[in-house]
Amino acid sequence: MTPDQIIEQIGSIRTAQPQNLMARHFNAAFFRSLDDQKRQRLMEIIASGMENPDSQMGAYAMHSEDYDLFAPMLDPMIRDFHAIPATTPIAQQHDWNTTAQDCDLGEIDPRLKEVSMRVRVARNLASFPLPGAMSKDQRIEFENIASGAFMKLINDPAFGGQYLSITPGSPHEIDAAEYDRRVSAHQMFKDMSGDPYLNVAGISADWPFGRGMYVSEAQDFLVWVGEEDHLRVMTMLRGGNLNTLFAHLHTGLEHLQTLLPAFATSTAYGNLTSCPTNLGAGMRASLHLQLPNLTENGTDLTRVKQEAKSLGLAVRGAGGEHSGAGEGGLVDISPSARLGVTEMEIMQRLYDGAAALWKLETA
Ligand code: DAR
Repeated sequence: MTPDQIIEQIGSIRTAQPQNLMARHFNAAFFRSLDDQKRQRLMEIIASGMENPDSQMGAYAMHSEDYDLFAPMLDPMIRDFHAIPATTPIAQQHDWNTTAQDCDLGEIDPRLKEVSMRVRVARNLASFPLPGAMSKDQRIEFENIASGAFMKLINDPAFGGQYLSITPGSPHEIDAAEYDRRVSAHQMFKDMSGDPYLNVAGISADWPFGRGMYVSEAQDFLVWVGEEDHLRVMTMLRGGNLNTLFAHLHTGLEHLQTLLPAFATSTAYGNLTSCPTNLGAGMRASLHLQLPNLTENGTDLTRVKQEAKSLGLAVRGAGGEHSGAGEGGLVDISPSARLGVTEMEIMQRLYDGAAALWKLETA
């Protein structure tokens, strides 16, 4: 396609799919100003949003430095998604002081003493391309570095566990039955080669090479290897105490970080990720709430999504992105903001939002 044809196609997407931030903020003058090599790189970044017009962000970074090299295109999209005005300087801050605020949902209502809680952070090594641009050999090389770190982490009493690889021929390789069992247990990530967004972005390429999961003995600390980002480090607990959840993740993450090469970060955007929606804290903190009244017994999420949005929360089904509500109106709620907020502000927003939704549900 010629530049004019590309610009015309994106204009059509902008008209037909106004939510597509790539199309909304496509900068034709910037695109024309690029030399052939840079223009090709930008095309790889926005390919997912062009071939999947129903995208929300519509772009995935291929290299950490893309956020600088293509800032005239990416920064407006990032500001739009994260609701940061064009005049506001972006300088991501971090705060893991998990004892500053008491965020125990069980203290609000005994029925919230056993909710399913999960918090994860995305991390990428600065020394590799982001997943969309990795070669098969780089995916395997990265997995070997990560598994080497896990072989040291297993000596930590609180985080000891095992690394489970799905790379054919890996010394940690598990069989299909074990993989399926771990996916069914909501621990291991699903086969990404079926995701049209990730396929076009190259993030699911070479499946299943370079993919796996570290899981602690207590099964409360997990690390995905080779999913949408190099690493997704997460803690999953049942309870209501978000302080405990966040503190456990932070301790494990800090230890893991000492065992790995440097993560990709920037002063402005904090942790650099494949998808611009995950920049900043790189964190998605969520919990599952049973909200039969607010979801018409799980048949209609319209009202709960409206109420949640006013609280700065996103709602999805209990089965993950693009899933419907579970039995009895079980939904996954999580703060939308990830850039320009600290880890503790995310914890507080999840706590305050969950409390407010619960009050509406039980009114
Ligand atoms: N399909 C992509 C997803 C955006 C947010 N979800 C992620 N990163 N898993 C889109 O641009 O809509």
